[in-house]
Amino acid sequence: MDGRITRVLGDTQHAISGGYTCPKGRRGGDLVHGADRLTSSMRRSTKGVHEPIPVAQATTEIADRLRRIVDRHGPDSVALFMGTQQNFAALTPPMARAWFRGTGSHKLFSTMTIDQSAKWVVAERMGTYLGGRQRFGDADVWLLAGTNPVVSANGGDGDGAVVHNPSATLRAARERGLRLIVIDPRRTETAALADIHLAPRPGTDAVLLAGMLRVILADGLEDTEFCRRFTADLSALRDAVSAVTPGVVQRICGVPADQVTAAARVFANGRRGMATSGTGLCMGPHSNLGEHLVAALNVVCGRYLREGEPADDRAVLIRQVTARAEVAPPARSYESGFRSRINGVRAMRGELPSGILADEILEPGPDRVRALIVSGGNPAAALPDRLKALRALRSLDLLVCVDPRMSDTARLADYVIAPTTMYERADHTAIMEAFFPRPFAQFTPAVVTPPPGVVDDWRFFLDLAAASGQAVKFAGRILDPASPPSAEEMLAMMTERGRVPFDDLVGAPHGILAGTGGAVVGRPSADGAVHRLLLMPDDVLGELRAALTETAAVKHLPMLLTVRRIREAVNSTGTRVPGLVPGGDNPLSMHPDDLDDLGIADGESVTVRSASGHLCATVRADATLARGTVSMTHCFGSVDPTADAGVNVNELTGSRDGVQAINAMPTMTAVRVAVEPAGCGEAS
Ligand SMILES: Nc1nc2c(c(=O)[nH]1)N[C@H]1C(S)=C(S)[C@@H](COP(=O)(O)OP(=O)(O)OC[C@H]3O[C@@H](n4cnc5c(=O)[nH]c(N)nc54)[C@H](O)[C@@H]3O)O[C@H]1N2
Ligand SMILES: Nc1nc2c(c(=O)[nH]1)N[C@H]1C(S)=C(S)[C@@H](COP(=O)(O)OP(=O)(O)OC[C@H]3O[C@@H](n4cnc5c(=O)[nH]c(N)nc54)[C@H](O)[C@@H]3O)O[C@H]1N2
Ligand SMILES: [Mo]
Repeated sequence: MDGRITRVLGDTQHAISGGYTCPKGRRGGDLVHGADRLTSSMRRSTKGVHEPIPVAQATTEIADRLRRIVDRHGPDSVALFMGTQQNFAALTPPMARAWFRGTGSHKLFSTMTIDQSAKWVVAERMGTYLGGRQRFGDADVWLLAGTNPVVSANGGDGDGAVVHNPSATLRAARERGLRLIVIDPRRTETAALADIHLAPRPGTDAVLLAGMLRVILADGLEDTEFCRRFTADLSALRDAVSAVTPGVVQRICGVPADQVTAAARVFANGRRGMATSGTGLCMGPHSNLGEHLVAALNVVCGRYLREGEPADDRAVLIRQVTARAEVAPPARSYESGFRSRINGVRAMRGELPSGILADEILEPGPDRVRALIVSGGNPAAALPDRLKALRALRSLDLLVCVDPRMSDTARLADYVIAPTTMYERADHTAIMEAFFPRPFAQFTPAVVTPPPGVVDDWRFFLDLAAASGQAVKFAGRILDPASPPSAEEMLAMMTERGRVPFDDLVGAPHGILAGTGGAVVGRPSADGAVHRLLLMPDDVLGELRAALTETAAVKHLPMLLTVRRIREAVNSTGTRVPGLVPGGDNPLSMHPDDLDDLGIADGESVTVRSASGHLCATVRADATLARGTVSMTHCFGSVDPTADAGVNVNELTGSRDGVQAINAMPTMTAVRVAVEPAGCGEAS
């Protein structure tokens, strides 16, 4: 019908989804055709109003303005922020990065350093086992900490088997005998499916995990052979956790001592299976330590693939790396990364932490960020300490936002580039394949014609590079901007080192299941060095001591605010689709007894305060929360005071609270708050 999407249906012949769809996917048509869809790029006039502009003209003007900024202030005055939705088009990340490399700047930011950089820190301090991890498919035990895959389809570390049709997958696994342990202060949809649910006081996971390690080591349940071959300092870990008895865990975390012991034994006695973690850990206080101890649980229990076992070979379109039963040693590469003038924070894996982005823009200095390009992200809504983030974004000399709708960030931008959306562009699964449960790949052609004024994300970055006189290297070759390849040609180039020919991929509309076959190989004899994982380096030990001695309660901020995702939206995507999010206003969830204590009724307005700010919300009674814990989801709200868009939780988070060493990650879950009757402006 006139080239519009009328319905989105699952594909019952699809090897991975089997026809499963989620609410966001079923409403995908609204994201393409919704009333707020941008069909042209926009430029903000001197009066502050956004007006349509042809994308070619916008690109030339942006290149000119970037050149003037760089001429005066140097390349480090330019920054790129890569958001979540950049990762849902295979060509966007490599091309955005290719443009960025050409600028010569070091100021690269992404949401990786909002949600998971603790996992990078772990690898840098502990090292990485290169043989691959045990898989969900044949596991008999699994531990999920601070992740609610039934809603988020995440599951921590993206193990594909946990995340596809998560509820059915978890139920089926339990039917075949898998024992599921969930660590979450809320009785989540996932915790409701668990054999064991531990509900620690938010922010105390590190102590709980240390306590579980103590039980495992005291009972002699560790994998002695794996530890002997691949770890350097098991005794240092044993010493470090020796004082963390189940009683200590009970006192600090509020988890009954016998539950700690039982959970540790169930995990360690399982034959196969991992502990994985999500934002409840990665965004909390002690996030680097907590993630380190999750990894230590897996190492101590030897939850990795050994020489001769079938390898985890999910790389289909991208190049396969041989799985080796050996260790990449801790490298602490951040120690030599680009040094920011903000607290001397260093780049890790080529990125600066998003926790310092606002300061990079606001704090005076010769290399202050003055121009920011945002690709598929919404930092105005997503960054901690929202008021400061908004101040920073408003103070830029140039803000460019590539986004199909007028997000908060777009509203503040000098230029908004309107891109094609998912059904309007050809794509394949190269950057998603690690998340599939089996080796799988798929190509999808564009199925609807895009509005004439929009441009593929990758094409904007290629054209911007060209207009800036920068050469662009893609898949090993320099592209000619005068006659750039088509999207299909670029997608084909990306798969040249994969194991499925691109033509075969195009010829298989339901996708291709690639075979398995390879096995984990042993140590190459040529390499004399034998590296080992480091379980308890000194700085981690210091963090553990700090977590054990922390004073918990702050009297005037008695509640703890925790992260939460909702089924209907992915961050800000979906929050504005009419009728999709019930209520649409982002309520504060709170235990009914806590509401009673405060004399507040379900649905009333309240004021929520933290050390950093306050907001007004309506409350929703929710008995799945532990008492004393409240939760809200993120990326709601609007800088437009007339918009009816709910409230943004980052009014309450601070960029200076509980900031972690190394990755500058502030506390975004287990944030201390007070809830007061009566919303803002009402008499109490
Ligand atoms: N529907 C939907 N799916 C999404 C997203 C979305 O917005 N909506 N966002 C996507 C993104 S960007 C990400 S990063 C992933 C995140 O995926 P997940 O990490 O699974 O995110 P959540 O569903 O918020 O689950 C976090 C859980 O941590 C718990 N928690 C909070 N504080 C603590 C704590 O101190 N300790 C412990 N143990 N648990 C705690 C919360 O109660 C919550 O159940 O989801 C992705 N998927
Ligand atoms: N307090 C608090 N804050 C949080 C969180 C929390 O739990 N609590 N979660 C954090 C997490 S885990 C994350 S990942 C961040 C999210 O941070 P971001 O990734 O910055 O936020 P999103 O809302 O996902 O931004 C995606 C944007 O991409 C746009 N978009 C959609 N499709 C396309 C496309 O095809 N091309 C382009 N160019 N754009 C597209 C959407 O309209 C949207 O504006 O928020 C973080 N902030
Ligand atoms: Mo995220």
